[in-house]
Amino acid sequence: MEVKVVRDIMKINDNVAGSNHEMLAEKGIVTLNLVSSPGAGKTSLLEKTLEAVKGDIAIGVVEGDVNTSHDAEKIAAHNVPVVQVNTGGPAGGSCHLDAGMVKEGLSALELDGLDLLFIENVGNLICTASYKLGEDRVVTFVSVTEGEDKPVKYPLIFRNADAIVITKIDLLPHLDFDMDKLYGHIREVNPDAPVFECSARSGEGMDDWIAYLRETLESVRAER
Ligand SMILES: Nc1nc2c(ncn2[C@@H]2O[C@H](COP(=O)(O)OP(=O)(O)OP(=O)(O)O)[C@@H](O)[C@H]2O)c(=O)[nH]1
Ligand SMILES: [Mg+2]
Repeated sequence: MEVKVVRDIMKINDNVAGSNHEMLAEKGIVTLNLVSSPGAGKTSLLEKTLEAVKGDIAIGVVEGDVNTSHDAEKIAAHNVPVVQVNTGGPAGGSCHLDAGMVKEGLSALELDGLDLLFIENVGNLICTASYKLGEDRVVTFVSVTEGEDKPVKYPLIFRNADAIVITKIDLLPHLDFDMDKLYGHIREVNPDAPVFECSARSGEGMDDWIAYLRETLESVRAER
């Protein structure tokens, strides 16, 4: 009985995710779901991305957090359409966005004319892996301050990733961090996804990340 209830919930979520995707695709929008542990650097990289493609790629953002609108305020300072979705509630809040929350967020956003939509998910490496939102691609972030073993400890979120971004590489000189070990663990669970090394602080690696966004825009539109 329990299993049946869980299945139904996931089926309802997948149906709503499907309709989100259909609506976004009809508008020609390519959507990326950004996932990571809390504080891995999603918002910082997004801000750097917005600076880099200003006037070139039209971007909108759905921000997911349990509480506060801090991230949406940071994004709004770049003058792009943004909406904050808070998952909080009396029981502590949800550890992930679901498709219904994204649907509600999208209804508050001016979507016409956008090329790319980023959905910054709640910082969490477990629950976020199970909920489709209507995205074309999942991008999983991992920062060099988290340790090399995260991909094998939380395999699903790394296995699901269409791309993986290693963040905060400006901190490497200060850390006892083995990049080869991280790559080994990434490849154990995800042999094929492109991996980018970036710093939102120094700007290192941003060109490759932006090139990936441009390629993804083209390839997703070509698939449709
Ligand atoms: N040194 C360094 N610090 C960074 C970098 N990117 C982010 N940070 C810092 O890391 C902290 C968290 O960054 P955020 O961008 O808020 O991370 P997030 O993944 O959006 O966090 P949540 O939304 O809370 O999950 C902040 O103090 C940032 O200034 C980076 O490339 N280098
Ligand atoms: Mg954030």
